[in-house]
Amino acid sequence: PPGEPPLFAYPNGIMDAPTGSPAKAADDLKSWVAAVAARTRPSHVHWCDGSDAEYRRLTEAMVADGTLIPLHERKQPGSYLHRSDPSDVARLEDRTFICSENEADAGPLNNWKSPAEMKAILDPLFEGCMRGRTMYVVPYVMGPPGGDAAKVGVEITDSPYVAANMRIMTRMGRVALEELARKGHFTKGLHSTGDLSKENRYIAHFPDEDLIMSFSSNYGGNALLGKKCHALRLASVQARNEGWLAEHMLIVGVTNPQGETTYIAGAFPSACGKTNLAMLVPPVADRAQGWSVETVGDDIAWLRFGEDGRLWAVNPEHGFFGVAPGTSEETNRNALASCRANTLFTNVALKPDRTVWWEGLEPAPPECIDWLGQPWTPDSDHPAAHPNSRFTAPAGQCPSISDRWEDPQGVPIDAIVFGGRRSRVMPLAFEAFDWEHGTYLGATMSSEKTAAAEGTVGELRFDPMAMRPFCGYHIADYWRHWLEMGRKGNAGGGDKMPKVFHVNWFRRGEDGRFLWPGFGDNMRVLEWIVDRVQGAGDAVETPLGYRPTREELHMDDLGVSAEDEEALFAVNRDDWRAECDQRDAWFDLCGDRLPPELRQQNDALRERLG
Ligand code: GTP
Ligand code: SPV
Ligand code: MN
Repeated sequence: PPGEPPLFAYPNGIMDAPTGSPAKAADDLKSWVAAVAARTRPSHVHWCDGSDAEYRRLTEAMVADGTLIPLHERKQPGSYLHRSDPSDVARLEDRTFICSENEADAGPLNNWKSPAEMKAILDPLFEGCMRGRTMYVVPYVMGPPGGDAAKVGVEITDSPYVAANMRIMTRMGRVALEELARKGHFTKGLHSTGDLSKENRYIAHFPDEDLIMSFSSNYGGNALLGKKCHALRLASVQARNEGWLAEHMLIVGVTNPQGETTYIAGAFPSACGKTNLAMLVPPVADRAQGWSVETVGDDIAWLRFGEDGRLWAVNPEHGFFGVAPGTSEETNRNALASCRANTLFTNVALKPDRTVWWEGLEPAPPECIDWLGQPWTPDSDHPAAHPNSRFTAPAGQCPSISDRWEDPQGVPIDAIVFGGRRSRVMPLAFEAFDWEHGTYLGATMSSEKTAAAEGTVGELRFDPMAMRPFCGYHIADYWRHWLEMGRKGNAGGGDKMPKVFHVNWFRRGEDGRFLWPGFGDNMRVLEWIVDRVQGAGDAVETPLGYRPTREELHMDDLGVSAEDEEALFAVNRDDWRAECDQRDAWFDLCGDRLPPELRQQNDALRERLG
């Protein structure tokens, strides 16, 4: 309209970049951006090119308006602290929706509204919501550019904090438009900070349109749309349709003393140890023997069959959005090194020397400023860092990052590990009998809730394949897809499938302490897994699966007493019969849609328990 600034001058010329761009994709993008701007009425439109200069301008502007606090120039170069709105600190599952045409397709675990109903709520909220703000157009690629796995998305957001985080978490800017020219399709993500009120908070997914709309939250999983919204919820739907898997998994490479590297993917629920396992530092003795660990990814894996029929995995991300509390030199020195520079911290504490602190990093400082911006001392009645405070750091800065982490082919996966957070009942480690049994283990995973999502911390709930909050379609169809992936005669399938394991680092003794030392010592379990994959490694059959022997885990070296070992591996038959009953009730949620194999697996377990 007359008098308004020209929105579509493409001031940084970025749309000239994709030479050879299929005209249609470029036109789709321009007309979508124009339509969004016409509706949301920003005062400027900025097309992100992903350059260093652009990132510098973004962060400088946020420092100027108080959104970011610059950290110590030498101790934490290029790094900033952000304090979120106090009510916007975690994913909000209650306000996350899968808006498929049919309610049945969203399944029993997702909130559902019809696309029309959801848009009737969201359209008025987006109307004029960017007035006085800059609208950032953020093109990004998930997955190494140039590979079959790579997917393009474009997030439109009025939050410079979101744009800056996306620059770390994804391959963002020109590179994405170039990829768009190859792929000719992009996922649309529309995000606005809105008013940050919870009443207006919605994270809505429209699988039939490949569209995400997110309003009134700037928190990671709610607002960095490439991550959980695109790379898991929408990608899981595409993966089902196209015959691959989009999973909430870390990817780690373990090299044995013979120099052979085995790649393992691991699904653990939010804040249950993926980052730690992906960056594990082996104990000195294991390193001396020649064992080493390399990191490919810490949160999301896309797995597809290679020409050899095996499953190959890429990490679609380009950064880590890691949990800060509990991260220290002792527990995860690679994560600390990853976030030493060029990092955005959210909701951690600030020390007087303008470095960051959180519970578990080092002894508490005598005074600091807590995540709410208030003075804090060790006598304060609440933690200085929010329990779900996070760092956003470039993955390439991780000392253990694999040489192959950006390989467009990915890495071949030989083992999949499932693990929940269970204080009771669930033993330390066991191996599935086969793929179908492994799928059953994933489908019946349960875990105590953490601070990564709003709700009651510690409450036990089923979290199948660690995907409960992230599966974009009916969970029974998802399980069916897993079973089908393993069928012989498939593109892969049969004995080419990875071996499946279940672990639990979190079992506690009567006295409440963890029975297993965890962290670097999880290497003992990884070594056993590698040995099993290689056809060696001792195991004992139990009703649950094959468990490692005491010798395999070097329990003596670890100082785990025979008594604790027994408690770690105990299978209490009454507890397990109750567990089977709960699993039956869990499967009942799916009615007729449940693949019968899973019910049969539960019956078979009950029989083995006697
Ligand atoms: P998201 O990023 O939320 O998906 O989570 P994540 O799975 O990457 O979580 P992360 O590795 O950051 O786990 C965080 C929590 O798990 C912290 O409280 C850690 O201290 C704890 N943790 C990780 N590994 C272990 C372990 O082996 N033993 C114990 N006891 N705690 C662990
Ligand atoms: C999780 O909650 O599983 C995370 C953080 O990895 S978020 O990106 O917010 O989902
Ligand atoms: Mn996660």
